[in-house]
Amino acid sequence: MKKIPSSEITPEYLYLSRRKFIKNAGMAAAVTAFLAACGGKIPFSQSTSAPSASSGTLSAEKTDTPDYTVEEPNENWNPVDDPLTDYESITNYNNYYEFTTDKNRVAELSANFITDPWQVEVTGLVANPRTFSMEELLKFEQEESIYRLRCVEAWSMVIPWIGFPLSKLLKEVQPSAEAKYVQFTTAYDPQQMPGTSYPYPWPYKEGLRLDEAMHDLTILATGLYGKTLLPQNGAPVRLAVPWKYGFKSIKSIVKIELVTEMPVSLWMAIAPQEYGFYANVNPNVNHPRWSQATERRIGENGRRETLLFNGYEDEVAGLYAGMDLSEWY
Ligand SMILES: Nc1nc2c(c(=O)[nH]1)N[C@H]1C(S)=C(S)[C@@H](COP(=O)(O)O)O[C@H]1N2
Ligand SMILES: [Mo]
Repeated sequence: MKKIPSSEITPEYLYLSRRKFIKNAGMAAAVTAFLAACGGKIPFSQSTSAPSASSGTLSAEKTDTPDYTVEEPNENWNPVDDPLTDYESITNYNNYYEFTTDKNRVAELSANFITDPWQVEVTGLVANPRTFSMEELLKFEQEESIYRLRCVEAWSMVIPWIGFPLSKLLKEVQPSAEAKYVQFTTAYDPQQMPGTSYPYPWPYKEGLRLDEAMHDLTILATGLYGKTLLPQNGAPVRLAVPWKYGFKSIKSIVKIELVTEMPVSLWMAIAPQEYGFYANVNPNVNHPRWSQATERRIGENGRRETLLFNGYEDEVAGLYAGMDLSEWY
């Protein structure tokens, strides 16, 4: 949502000061105006001491993210402006089944996953098939996108990703007229990925309709909290599609293929009655085994209402005009 150009992407200690300032300023518009006024450069000495413009209570919630203040909601709170989930939770509570199904052990079991060198093959129905090295992917302007992540298991986080729109990559390869869908594939290496001994139809695959893939909100993420992505979060490059259940946001991508037919994702292959192709976050369409009406936000007590399209309805509802969302789950 909020985009910060790569020139503003900074080492973490500066980044945290900037985030704190943005929170205190209370609204993105003020930040944009402020950035314009100082020629895109943030004077960090000012940013840390900027007074709080809102009356919201600042609470030092227990977090291992240094020098980061989590703000409580006030009456002017925009639900899309939720406080960020702390770095420690984002990097230690993960779903990455290639390593383990135990969310608390993904970090440790993926710690030595080799992500350099890395390349992503972009192929299929395109005019210019091309293999991008990680260095080439990092030449796309990297910007910050603060997105909610809503797992189909009914927990959620708010993550400040660093990355770039997938549309920029796809424009370079020029999808042909027959291309209707995009299929993504994760790396597969049983030597490095102990979880792949479980007999699932590896490699992990996912897919998007081409218009979903071209949507501004759909990004390839290369970092979070101003830092390079760690293996547990899908290093070195993963998808982030914020209006869909988390399983669509495929990690450690090695291949992107433009195709005509709707791809079959790993989850569709395992349990098609439970996990559909679209997987749009929807409080009105329950999972066969549990309700999707509410969610547990990591770091908060109690539950929140789940929002249609995870709160991105204004941006994405048009993609599904005329579709029965309970049929196309
Ligand atoms: N390759 C791969 N990608 C994956 C998964 C996985 O098991 N393997 N899990 C998905 C699920 S269910 C979720 S909720 C998100 C979690 O991302 P995070 O651990 O970075 O929060 O990654 C998604 N991407
Ligand atoms: Mo998930």
